[in-house]
Amino acid sequence: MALELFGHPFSSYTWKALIPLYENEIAFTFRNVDPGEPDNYAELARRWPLAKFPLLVDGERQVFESSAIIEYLDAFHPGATRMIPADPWQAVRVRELDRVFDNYVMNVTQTVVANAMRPEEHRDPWGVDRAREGLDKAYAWLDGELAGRSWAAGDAFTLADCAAAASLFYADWVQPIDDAHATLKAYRARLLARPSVARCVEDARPYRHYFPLGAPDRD
Ligand SMILES: N[C@@H](CCC(=O)N[C@@H](CS)C(=O)NCC(=O)O)C(=O)O
Repeated sequence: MALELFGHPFSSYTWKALIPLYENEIAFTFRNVDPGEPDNYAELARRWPLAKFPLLVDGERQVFESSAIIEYLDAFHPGATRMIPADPWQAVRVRELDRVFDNYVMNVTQTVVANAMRPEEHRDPWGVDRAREGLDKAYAWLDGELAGRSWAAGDAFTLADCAAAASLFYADWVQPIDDAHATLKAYRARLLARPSVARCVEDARPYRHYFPLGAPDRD
């Protein structure tokens, strides 16, 4: 039975799970939870009451949380691009960077985006300022950390790059990475040029009008 992935083409965490599926050409059925396809969302919510996406279904098994999905794919549907290095220390470094991209880039970006979707009276400018400061700190640290590397943790494309691609794509829309952070900027460009990531960007293009801050005319 083919794998199924519940998610949305414009969702950063969905991209994170799609990238390894595309990298390793793993067959799967995409269950788009867009409001235009309410049955898919209803099935997601039945399976996972928090209704967060992505959710992977593999026969009798289901896996939620994008990092766990990638770990699962690497263990049970491995391909040429290994998402978790065999070396235990390298594996720790990859998981550490995965957390950095999710917690300090993606989730912080989502704070700014979610604020823009609220009614005016519930907006939180103080929280948005803190989120933007957090992004600046993360950019500065990543710019130094990534120096001399092709991918997040070294020469190999891993779980950390799946998290980075999804998070840096949208973070740069919210808070552009400035030229002083040339290493990080070049890394984002390298990610977007990777076919698995480029496919996510293209498939999400029809949904850009969903972006509450207004999608920039680039990428
Ligand atoms: N930590 C989760 C985050 C999942 C998440 O927040 N996904 C967003 C879409 S990018 C979502 O489900 N949004 C709908 C909602 O929060 O109800 C993961 O890594 O999968």
